[in-house]
Amino acid sequence: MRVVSARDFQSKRENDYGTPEQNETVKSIVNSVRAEGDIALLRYTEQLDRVKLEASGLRVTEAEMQAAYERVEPSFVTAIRAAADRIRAYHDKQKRQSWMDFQADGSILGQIIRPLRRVGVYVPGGKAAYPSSVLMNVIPAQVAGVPEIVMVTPPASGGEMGINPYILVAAAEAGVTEMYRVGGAQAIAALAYGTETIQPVDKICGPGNIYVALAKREVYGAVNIDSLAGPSEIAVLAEEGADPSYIAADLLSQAEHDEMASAILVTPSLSLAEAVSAEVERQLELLPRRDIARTSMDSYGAAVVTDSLTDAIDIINRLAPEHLEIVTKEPMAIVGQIENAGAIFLGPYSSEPVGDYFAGPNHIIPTNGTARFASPVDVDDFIKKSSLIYYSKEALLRDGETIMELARREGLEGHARAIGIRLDQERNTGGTT
Ligand code: HSO
Ligand code: ZN
Repeated sequence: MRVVSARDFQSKRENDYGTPEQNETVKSIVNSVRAEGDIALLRYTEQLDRVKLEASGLRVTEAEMQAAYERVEPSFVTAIRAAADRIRAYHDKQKRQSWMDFQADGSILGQIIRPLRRVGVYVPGGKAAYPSSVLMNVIPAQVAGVPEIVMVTPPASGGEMGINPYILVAAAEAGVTEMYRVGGAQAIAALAYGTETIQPVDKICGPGNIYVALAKREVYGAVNIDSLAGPSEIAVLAEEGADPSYIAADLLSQAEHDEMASAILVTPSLSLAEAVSAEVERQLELLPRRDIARTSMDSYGAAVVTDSLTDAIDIINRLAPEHLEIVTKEPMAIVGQIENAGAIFLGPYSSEPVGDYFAGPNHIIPTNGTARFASPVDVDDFIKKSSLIYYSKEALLRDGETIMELARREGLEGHARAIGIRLDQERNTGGTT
């Protein structure tokens, strides 16, 4: 891992909006599924996933989900259950209540909170098929009260209909009862527009490859989508005295996700930077996914040495990392100065994977600097709000002229008259009820 001074540190990664060809491919897949429904869905599944299905085979059966339990270790079932409990308990705290404010003039103002009716969760196949991400998408939706949660995931390639049993067990444990074996841009189109077999949803969540991300962008507007999550990121803010082997291990924990992942140490201590850099080299060699982690470390990894802790905090705020670990003597004294970070881990025992799997907070967190304005997935992502206005006669008589003034200055006489007709009636007749 390169050791650089703050002045030489350049971090910006490009956002991946796909090549023109990829965009064209996605548009044509989405349009075909929208126009042709199941037929197009099955055709793309055969062409792209190399799995030949009938429409009746799209739905993953309850029996298949149950059979998956035979193919996973009992210790995995125990672990995923414990994680689900912790994640549910954390998200339970985020629930919002509808509210009404009863005013002295007899009016009522408020907000009604309702869950989305139907949500689609995309779960990738292949090397990024994470059972933990099933929980992180499904549980907040359940806590919000979403009555219909539908999962899609691609069938294993090579002619098998099978789905990763760990994904199936995680889904069953989370309480998913509607699942389809379909992936890629075609799955996103099916969720957005519906087919004969798959009913359309109101929002699509979950990570995927570039085709999935582009398809989500394509259908946005017809449905809502979550953020377009990029590769994982970790920044560690540390001082002299921190354990270099812990920091190196935590940096590598995110570097191993993806060649495009980024792992950065920011510290005022040159000796710590050098020690962590050496540790990274040592631990890298021992990591099963060392090829991925090395590419990521070589491309986006760095140990940045600053003049002071204040400068280090400044760099962190500019990076706005997905995950930030603060490994200083008094992390609580620093946390108030962190303006931009998706998830903040404090102290030497809050290793980032604690948050990926188990502590309770969501692991779907804004990447690529978007923590400047965005937040981790939570229950709010699965609700909508309706404003509530009940105006009393007294309130309208009081505010009517003001409203008419505003309407007329916008040239909207019809608006003014809608108010005026009521004011006239009240003034002329002394009012009805
Ligand atoms: N660290 C990833 C989430 C994850 N880690 C899933 C392990 N499994 C999000 O950036
Ligand atoms: Zn992770």
